[in-house]
Amino acid sequence: MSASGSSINTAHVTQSSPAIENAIDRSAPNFTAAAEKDETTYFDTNPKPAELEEFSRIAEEFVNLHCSHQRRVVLVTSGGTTVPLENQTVRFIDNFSAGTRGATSAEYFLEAGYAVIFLHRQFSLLPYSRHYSHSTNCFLDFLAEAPTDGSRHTIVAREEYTAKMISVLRKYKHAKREKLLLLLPFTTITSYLFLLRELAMKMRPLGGKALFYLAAAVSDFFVPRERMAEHKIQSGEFAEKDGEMEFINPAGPGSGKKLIIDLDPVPKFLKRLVESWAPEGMIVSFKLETDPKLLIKKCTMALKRYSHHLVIGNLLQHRKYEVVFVDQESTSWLRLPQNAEEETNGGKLPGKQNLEIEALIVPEVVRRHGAMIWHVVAATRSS
Ligand code: 9Z3
Repeated sequence: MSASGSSINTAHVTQSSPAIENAIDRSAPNFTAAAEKDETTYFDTNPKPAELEEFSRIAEEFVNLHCSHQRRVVLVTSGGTTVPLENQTVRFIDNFSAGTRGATSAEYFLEAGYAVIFLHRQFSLLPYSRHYSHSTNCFLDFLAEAPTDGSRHTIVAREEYTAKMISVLRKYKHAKREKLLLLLPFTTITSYLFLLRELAMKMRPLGGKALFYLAAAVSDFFVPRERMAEHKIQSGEFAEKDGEMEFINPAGPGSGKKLIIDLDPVPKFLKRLVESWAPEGMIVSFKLETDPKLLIKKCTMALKRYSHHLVIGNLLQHRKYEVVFVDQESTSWLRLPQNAEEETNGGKLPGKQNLEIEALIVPEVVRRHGAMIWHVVAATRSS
């Protein structure tokens, strides 16, 4: 959406689609899947988020409500996890993701009749509000003062945006009224993992009707609790002199000072999700790469290692108009129509027809989920 007619001059710049030559090389080492003892160690030694119990209770209510309506429920994870460097966090390492994939997909799942638990990075894009919240235009550009009798002031949506806004507003209100959308935020990798495990367990009563759509960009490395600095890491050293703290060794060019960060691999809990946390649900993970030669190989490796149902592979540079579905039987590409890349300027701009690849991804995932449910029902009947 563009409101350039009235916007303050804002260059159409996006940092989420770097040039290929600047893209991160993610040819990371291949980690093994986490076993039960890794789960115990991780969750016993890292602090649980303060909101865990509250979110757990809200999720339980949500699942019970939709179980009683025999509705399918999808857990969509979205946005990037952070790795704090300090306990009282000033600095952290972030994972790339605006939350577009997750927020857009959530809308299509709602359209397909699912209830959605949206586990997202705080302040990343949200279903429905995404159309207006992080736009290159200020939300005020969508508004105008309406003529009044002079005694009252009224604000309305500008006419050219009204049709789309009404459609988004109605869908949003419907989801709210019917309690179809539950928004739960995370920030750090540790809270994400605690919440993922908790929500998966709360979704167990749904059996095969539970779907896990893991689009969040999850950190591969983290600072374990026992090695994390309590306070802000200082750039130099302090010593006490005459009762005062004095800066004695400032960092600077030529000082030889370096900040060396020692990170441990994050246990790969997908295997635990498949085998223990959600054994009956359908599990779909995303694989992000930047090197086209690695993409399908890495998807196949993930599928083999974690034995889940589907890996959706995407390249950072092309993620807005092509993805690849890799399952045990086949590899198939989903692509927006040929001219979509030009229309969206490689995904940087909204296309003329607002083409969104999630409009292709989600119905295909829903179809596969339906087939899986059907197979389970058929197998139960024949046994
Ligand atoms: C993805 O690959 C998502 O599609 C994106 C979406 C993060 C690229 P945006 O939010 O981007 O639309 O800006 N998510 C999965 C990334 C990930 O961390 N996957 C892990 C991996 O690649 C496996 S769970 O190792």
